Amino acid sequence: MNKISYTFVIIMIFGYLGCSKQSSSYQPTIANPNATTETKNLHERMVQLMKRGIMYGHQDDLVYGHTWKTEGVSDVKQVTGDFPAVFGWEIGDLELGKSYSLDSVSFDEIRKGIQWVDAAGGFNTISWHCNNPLTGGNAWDVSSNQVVKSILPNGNKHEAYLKMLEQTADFLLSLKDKNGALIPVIFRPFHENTGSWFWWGKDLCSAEDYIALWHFTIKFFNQKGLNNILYAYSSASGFTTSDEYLERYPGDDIIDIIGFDEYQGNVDDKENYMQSISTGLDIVTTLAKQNNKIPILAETGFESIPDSSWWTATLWPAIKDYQISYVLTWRNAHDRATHFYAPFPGQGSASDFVTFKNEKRTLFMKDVQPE
Ligand code: BMA
Repeated sequence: MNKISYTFVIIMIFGYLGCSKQSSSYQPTIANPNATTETKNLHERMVQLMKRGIMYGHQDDLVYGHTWKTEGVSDVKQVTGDFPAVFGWEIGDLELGKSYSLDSVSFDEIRKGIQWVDAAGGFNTISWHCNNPLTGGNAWDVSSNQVVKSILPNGNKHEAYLKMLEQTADFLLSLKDKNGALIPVIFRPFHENTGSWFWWGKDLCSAEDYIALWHFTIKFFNQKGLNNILYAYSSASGFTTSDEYLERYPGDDIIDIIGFDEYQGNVDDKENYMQSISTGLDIVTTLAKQNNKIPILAETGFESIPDSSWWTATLWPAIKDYQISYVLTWRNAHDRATHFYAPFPGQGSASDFVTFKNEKRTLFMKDVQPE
């Protein structure tokens, strides 16, 4: 062997050792040491599926669509012949003791939907636009920068927040499968916190208080025996370094899944959108590998999908080279004609969405069936 090829072999060996070290040591773990068997299984399925591709998720997929509001239809199924693999659910207003969510879906229907998805081999993720416990306004009421402080221990709204948590925990404890076991769910509260449009946002509380809110909430749920939850943290987009992403990160000791939310605003925004996704996923997937977390694109979409090839020419190229568990597009409102993020039959991007679905590495419900 001459000197050049000898050097080449050495480089190859070290290169191989470097790669194999990284892939063999990346083993996402669950923060809660008391996680149930079902939760461990769900988590492991996510880890394994990540090696095969990226799951597609849709918010409120089963409970209403662009032109309907009955149970079990699904715009995604009507367009592609299959359901999403991940189903997002919204529980805002549950904490007030109401029986319908802020998006007018009954919590009984949500429970049934979660049970159906679990039995069908899909994944459930829950978001929470929690009402403002200090002002009595909704999640978007940012009139006070004292809300988080007021609901932490010793705050004057702490008791009120405890009542809200009680209501929420009762619902989460009612999510049982046919064997009576708690259904594992991905819970993603206090999202987009690096923006300032929710009462838990950046200009409305200190990083310390935001992190304390997470810890307090999870401790409360753990004490309730909610060992069926994987916790997802998703900031807003726009961060450009891992330090920036971690500024308000609640901590590896409680978080299982990390990601962010990013939307395309208009047709001219395509390049910026793709660039922002790529910057964000570079950071999030690197952190996930370092800290054994599962990375996701927690929320995304282009309202009304006015670009007929958006799925294969924008979204897919932006995410396809990343190892992430899932991407979730937002809801198809039944009562707001332009507020939809997945196609329905006849919508301009429907055929492109079928092409997206047929990509080898996009995973829908039939692709993620447990063995
Ligand atoms: C927002 C919009 C609202 C909705 C809220 C909670 O992004 O879709 O219409 O009430 O999410 O689901």
